[in-house]
Amino acid sequence: MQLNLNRILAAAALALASAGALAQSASADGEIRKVDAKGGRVIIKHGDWKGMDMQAMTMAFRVRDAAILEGFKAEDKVRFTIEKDGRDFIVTALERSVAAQASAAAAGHGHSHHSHDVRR
Ligand SMILES: [Cu+2]
Repeated sequence: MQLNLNRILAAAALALASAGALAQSASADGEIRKVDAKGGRVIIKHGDWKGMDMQAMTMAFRVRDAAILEGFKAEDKVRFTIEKDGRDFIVTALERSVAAQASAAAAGHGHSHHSHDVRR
């Protein structure tokens, strides 16, 4: 009985530890306001972000590597991933948001009538 309890406590401690690690990294959708590759920063407008305890706001992030900003510009809709480093948020990944890609494709081509022909 005592052994089982110790095992349960150990498992609970492990679960808490990994939950804490996960909280250090998070993804959200936003819209780029400004790319500052030289300064290694990007300003992103994001919506309500419960995981980070933030309301909708426009904020500046440091980027881990300025190279991830390549090809991005103001007004791009993006999905970004950040890591918390002390009080700083560092963008570790940046990609065009899937919703933005889909709407851009639909607006750009007007091929939606072909969707009937899709076979899988
Ligand atoms: Cu914010």
